[in-house]
This record gives sequence, structure tokens and C-alpha cells, in this order.
Amino acid sequence: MNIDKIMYKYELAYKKIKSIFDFIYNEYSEKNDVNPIEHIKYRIKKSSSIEEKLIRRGYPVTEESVDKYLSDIVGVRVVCSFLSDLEVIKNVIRELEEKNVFKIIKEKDYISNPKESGYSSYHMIVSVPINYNNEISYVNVEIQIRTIAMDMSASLEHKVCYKKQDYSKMLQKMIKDATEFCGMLDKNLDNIVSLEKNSEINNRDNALKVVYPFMQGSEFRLNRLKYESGLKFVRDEFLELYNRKYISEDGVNPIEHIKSRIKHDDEIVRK
Ligand code: 0O2
Repeated sequence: MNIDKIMYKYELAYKKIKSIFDFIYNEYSEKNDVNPIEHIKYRIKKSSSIEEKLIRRGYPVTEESVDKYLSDIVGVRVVCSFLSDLEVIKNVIRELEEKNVFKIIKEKDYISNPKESGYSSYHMIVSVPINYNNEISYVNVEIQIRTIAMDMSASLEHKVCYKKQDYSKMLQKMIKDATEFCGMLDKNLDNIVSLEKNSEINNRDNALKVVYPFMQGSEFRLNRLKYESGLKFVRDEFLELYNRKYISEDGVNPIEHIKSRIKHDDEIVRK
């Protein structure tokens, strides 16, 4: 199978979906709304994982099979703080469908119906239009939506158990317990968050708001370019090298994911 032949199309879909979700994330951050998104992770499946998945599912290892059977060559993982935020994100995705940005073709609710492993997450497969060879083509993209707590247990489970036949019963139980604990944590957090939201509504008129007088009419604008290039340097040069070194030495990457940010102007002034 010559995977490179078909990857270009997936790279276009990757760029498109990334720009859509980066835009959503930035909109929430810039409006200084409470951002329902904690972080977003994007990935294109490696060719070794594509082959492994076709074999695992019993499909022929051909270029046609990739398009026909795999919907998660391009993946987006939206990690939210609380359960209620997941609904916000699902609605944003539905609104995008109404605006014909893409089409939702499948939804899988592993939160109401967790997998045997305890895996919880909400999956939406969307069909994204791209301009490929001067024609409109459609590429399926898998969007996984989950809370921080779900992400923690799923990431651990993925690292030590998922797709491994030989993990011990004890480890399996530990991971299941952790998953159950995370589920409980989400429910409790959700109760607290909704109580706080209600009391916020009741107290809206006489709410005790922290007002920073020095911020009023602040014209402060950070020269972001300088910081963006510093951040890009650290990410691209240093961390890429670091990752490559570890991955090539023993095939195991000690880093699960990397998060970076540049402080917003109002936060800088407040601080
Ligand atoms: P990887 O290594 O994460 O890329 P189907 O729709 O059933 O034909 P598909 O696409 O396998 O086929 O759907 P499913 O089962 O929803 O799995 C999609 C992805 O969800 C998986 O991709 C995993 O990323 C994640 N996932 C599914 N089940 C589990 C689980 O039990 N534990 C963990 N941690 N993650 C899970 P891949 O390609 O299998 O793996």
C-alpha cells in the first residue's frame, strides 16, 4: 500500500479542521467568555497505525480500504472542563453543520454507554469538504469530545491497556477504578458548577464583581509577534528535537501532550 499517495487529501482536511477549531477556541478566549474548551489536540494517523488498524479490523491493507473503512485518519480531540461544556461544543458543531461547513455523518455516545474498558468520550464523525485536484472531495474526520477527567483516564488506559492483549487483571482493575473515579468526579463537579451558575443568576443584580480601576480604558497591547516567535522557536526547535530523540531511542514518548499559551492582554494588566 502506497499511503503517501493518498495522504495529501488528509493533510488538507487536517489544515481545514484545525483552522476551524483554532478559530472557535480563540473566539472564546478573546471575547473573555469562560472558555468551555480546556485544550484541543489534532493528529493525523501515522501510516504504521493505519496499517495496524486495517489488520486489527480484518480489512484488506489497500488505499481503497483507508478511504472506505477508516474515519479517523484525521482526528480532533476537544477537551472541556465540565460535563455541561460538552453540550456547548456539540451545539457549536451542530451550528457549523447548519452553516454547511461540514456534515455530521455519525455520532457515538461512549459517555452514556461507556466501552467495556470504561472508556468514555463523545465521538462525532464529520465529512469535511476540501478542494482536491480542483474538485470538491469529502474527507471524514473524527471529533472526540470529552472532559479533563475523561481525558485523564482514557489517556492512561490508552497508554497501558488499549490494544494490548497481555495486560494484567490487576492493571485492568486499577484503570477501571480510575475511570469510575473520574466519572464520579465529573458528576460532582457538574453539580457544583450548575449550583454556582444558578446562584450567579440569582445574584446578578447585586453581584460582587472585582473591578480593577487601573484596567478601565486600558490601551495596553502586547507586541505579540515577539512572543509568538519565541514560542514557535521553543516548540518547533527544542521540543521537536526532544520528542524525536526519545521516540527514536526506545520508541516510547514520555510526553503525552504539550500545551502552550501567550497570556492575554487583560490578564497581563490584571497580573
Ligand atoms: P488510536 O491509537 O487512538 O488511533 P468503528 O466506527 O467501530 O468501525 P473505530 O474508528 O475504531 O471504528 O471507532 P471507535 O471504536 O469509536 O474508536 C475510535 C477511536 O476512539 C480509537 O482509535 C481510540 O482513539 C478511541 N477509543 C476507542 N475505544 C477506546 C478504548 O477502549 N480506550 C481508549 N483509550 N480509546 C479508545 P484507534 O484507531 O482504535 O486508536
